[in-house]
Amino acid sequence: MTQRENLSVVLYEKKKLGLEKRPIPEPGPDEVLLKIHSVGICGSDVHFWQNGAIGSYVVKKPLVLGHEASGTVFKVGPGVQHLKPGDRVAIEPGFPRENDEYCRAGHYNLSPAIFFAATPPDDGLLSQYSVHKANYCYKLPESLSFEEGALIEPLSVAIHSCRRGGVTFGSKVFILGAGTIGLMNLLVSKAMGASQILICDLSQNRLQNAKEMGATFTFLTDKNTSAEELGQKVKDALGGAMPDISIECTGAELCIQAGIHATKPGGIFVLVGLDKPSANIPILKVVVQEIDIRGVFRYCNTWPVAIDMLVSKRIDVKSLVTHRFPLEEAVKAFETVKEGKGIKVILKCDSSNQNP
Ligand code: NAD
Ligand code: 572
Ligand code: ZN
Repeated sequence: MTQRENLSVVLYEKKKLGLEKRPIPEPGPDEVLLKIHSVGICGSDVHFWQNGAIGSYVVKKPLVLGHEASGTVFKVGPGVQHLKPGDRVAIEPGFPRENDEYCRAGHYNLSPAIFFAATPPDDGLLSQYSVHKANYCYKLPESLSFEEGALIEPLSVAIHSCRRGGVTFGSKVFILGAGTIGLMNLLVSKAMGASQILICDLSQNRLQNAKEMGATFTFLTDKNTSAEELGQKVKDALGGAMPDISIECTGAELCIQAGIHATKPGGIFVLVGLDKPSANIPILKVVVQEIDIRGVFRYCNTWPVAIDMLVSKRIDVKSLVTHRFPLEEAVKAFETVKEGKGIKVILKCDSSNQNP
């Protein structure tokens, strides 16, 4: 019997999240219809659920959540050459709608006309079926699981962050925050050849994960830790040396300040975390120590390299998955993330395929 229903996780408005049966869409030209398998819940999904907005991105109509996804091609639309029904794919949730100057320069993430799944008004991928641009679906080699395919999204944020920071052979890297993005930055820094990786967080459990994943030094912070003090602790741990690169993955003002205090003169400070739109920073230090501050807006051109790094086992993201729920228990899964339990919570959308 052919399935006609398409169970989707829909955010109606702030705090109102539910499951809804929607029609299965038809793939248009250059699109594929995907049977979604695994979807990770991101902090931004939870933020939209709890607040109905992030900055100027406001939920004004029902929005399907989820942008960390993998699945199987179910049907191809006209013009699709490189995929066929049955292919397992990792999905890049953002793609440009126009070939503008940013796309032509290779930075399609900066295109103002970008589509991005689960960012209003663009629907996300937390459904049993979804259509997506075929060119932004990447074949998953047999050795990779659907879960690894879904984790390529947060891994991509880290690949882009480490590229922006110029992490290379022998770099000393200080990561602020040991959530999914901080831990992914740890894995990518290590794979890019960093010799020493230092990481701080408010949670001892998360720092324990970081240690197990290869951190050289961990720093437990609390609300009484000052930015200068944290910068000094990092320097002491390195025997008086300072990190070449710091990567901020919390959005907390104190960590933004601490990153500036910790980074060596002439070093690079990468800002990934986002909380408030402005922050008070020690600007004198930035100027006189020529610290390059670089932003990160998601990623571009990361899926192919992420797949290669996972296949070659130079990066292993599997230990980040701490919880799994069937799609029907989506609200429970979202509550789990909201309560800060575990690291990556995955929703399983295809009950006919029990592979991870
Ligand atoms: P997360 O909530 O899982 O992790 C954040 C971590 O920071 C937590 O472990 C928390 O304990 C720690 N933290 C918070 N305040 C701290 C403090 N004062 N000192 C030390 N540690 C502190 O979030 P995540 O999914 O890892 O994402 C991290 C940040 O990156 C978020 O702000 C998110 O919005 C942002 N992000 C940005 C981009 C981008 O394109 N720029 C992409 C993805 C995520
Ligand atoms: O994985 C993509 C992603 N991007 C995040 C957060 C979580 N996951 N960003 C932080 C919020 N911004 S935004 O510009 N926005 C809501 C579009 O404030 C995007 C990047
Ligand atoms: Zn995300």
